[in-house]
Amino acid sequence: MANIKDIFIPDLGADKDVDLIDIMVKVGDIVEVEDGLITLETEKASMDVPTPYKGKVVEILVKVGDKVNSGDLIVKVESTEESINEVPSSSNENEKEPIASPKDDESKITSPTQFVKEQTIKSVLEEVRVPDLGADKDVDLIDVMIHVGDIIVKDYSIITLETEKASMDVPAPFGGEVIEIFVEKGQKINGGDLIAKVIKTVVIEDKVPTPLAKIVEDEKIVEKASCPIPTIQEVAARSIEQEESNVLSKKATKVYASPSVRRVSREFGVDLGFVKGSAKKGRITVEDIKAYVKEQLNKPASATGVGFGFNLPEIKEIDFSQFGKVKRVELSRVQKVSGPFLHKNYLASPHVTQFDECDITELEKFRKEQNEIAKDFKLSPLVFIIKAVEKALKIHPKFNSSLSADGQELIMKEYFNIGVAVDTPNGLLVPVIKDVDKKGFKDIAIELSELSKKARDGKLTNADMSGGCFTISSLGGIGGTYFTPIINSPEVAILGVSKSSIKPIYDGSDFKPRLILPLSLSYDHKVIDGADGARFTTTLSQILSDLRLLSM
Ligand code: CAO
Repeated sequence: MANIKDIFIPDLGADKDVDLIDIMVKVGDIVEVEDGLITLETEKASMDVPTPYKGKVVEILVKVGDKVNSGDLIVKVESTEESINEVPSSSNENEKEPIASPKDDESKITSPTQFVKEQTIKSVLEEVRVPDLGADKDVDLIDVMIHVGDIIVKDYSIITLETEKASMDVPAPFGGEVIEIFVEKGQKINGGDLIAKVIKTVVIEDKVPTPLAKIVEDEKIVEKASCPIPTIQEVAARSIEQEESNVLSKKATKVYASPSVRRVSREFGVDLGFVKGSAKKGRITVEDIKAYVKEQLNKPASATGVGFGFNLPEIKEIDFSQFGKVKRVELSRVQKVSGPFLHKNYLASPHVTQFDECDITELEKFRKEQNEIAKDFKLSPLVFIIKAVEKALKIHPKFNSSLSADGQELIMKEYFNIGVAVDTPNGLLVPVIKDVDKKGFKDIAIELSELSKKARDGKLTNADMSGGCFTISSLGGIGGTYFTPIINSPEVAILGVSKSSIKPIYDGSDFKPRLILPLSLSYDHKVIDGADGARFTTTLSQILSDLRLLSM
């Protein structure tokens, strides 16, 4: 007979008010035992909370964004059968048992399922070792996702390995509490190496008691038979073989992915609902995400214009060491994420770059005077350029637009948010100064300095980097004359600014020394014509030569 089962947040150890970042089910869904229900994220890790019951989800008592704690009721499931974790008992079904603590049991209890009513849980110390790595030896261990004291569940990614061909997460073969870790990030590792010791949770389900050793033994056999951990070669091969059929046409309702995979998906901006998992139970791997991103980049021409109906040839691996000594340096996280986006933007928009120059002699005089007076801020030429761009966008509104997804309309923006490319030790980031039209030189100077600091300290939030209408990339503090900046799609234009220098300018009778600023405006030729491009830089140049035009 169907009965309603309550499912609670497992023991989160010392973590309190933990963020609930995802709900993988909705009311009416049919779930299998161990299907993920929700995802929690602490500062250290994120974890899925699985259901111990098979049945229908009848009520969800939490929402994304909630702060949750151990023992909170999250979901009610109408169970059609008993959980693998439940011991049938004569006690009252409706009575919620107190939360088990390690002290309550004869041995330490550590499992997300320990709040299931009326269960008996035992634990044993187990070793977790590196799986078979095939022919790969001395593989790089690039991430260790567990800490001593962490409670992990089966299939939770514990480490990430990387060979020259692929990277893979090693999932926990069982759940439990990590009590000792024998590896560290950066070391070389081989198949069979000891990763950690974990107190494994064993749930006893029989009415007739079964010896603990036998249960452990049985579980080992089942795991070996049904869940061979794939070798790196297999994972790589699977991802290379990803076909069109692997992309879901409809957003999936359930997603199985480890915390590290979720992290990578967030970095790439990939909705996991669209990625088909290649691992056991459809679990999504980092390789699946990479394959999905690759596939999207190579898709035939669409409204966004990416692909043009042909795929770019694969980049062949070249052994450069045959020509001389080499050293391999990993790209930063920001570079890994921004590289594919820059590439996509470059291909999606037919770029034309209009070069121009403007006389900023008077602007520079005014800037220096103001900086003499200013106490708590500093005006760089960029502050004036931001305001001049805002004015030029008002005069040439097409530059403040985006192409609609079907490529049939221009979405004209009536707000003025200007992105500024910031050079950081980890790569290029583009924070956005919002509502520039409502701010003066001083406000912009302060905000520019705060946002650049935040960028360099790695503290920018998504909100800081979203909503831009137009981007400025200033290399004026460094040098160079002109360059061709890449449009920050879905924007339609970007302004490159180079270092100003004194040049002899003929005023009709004489050559006068004037401070000249080089401008490079890249625009999307799908939206903007060459004449518009030249008009925009001319307007910009006029404003920067005579700041009084800002108020006209
Ligand atoms: N010509 C001459 N000097 C300039 C100048 C220009 N166009 N722009 C700035 N300068 C001067 C400044 O006045 C300052 O000198 P002082 O200290 O003597 O006044 C110095 O150069 C350094 O300026 P800054 O870089 O600290 O400040 P900024 O407001 O001009 O720029 C920021 C801020 C964050 C945009 C900049 O620091 C930065 O990161 N630039 C790199 C952006 C980048 O990498 N773009 C490439 C993208 S590839 O598409």
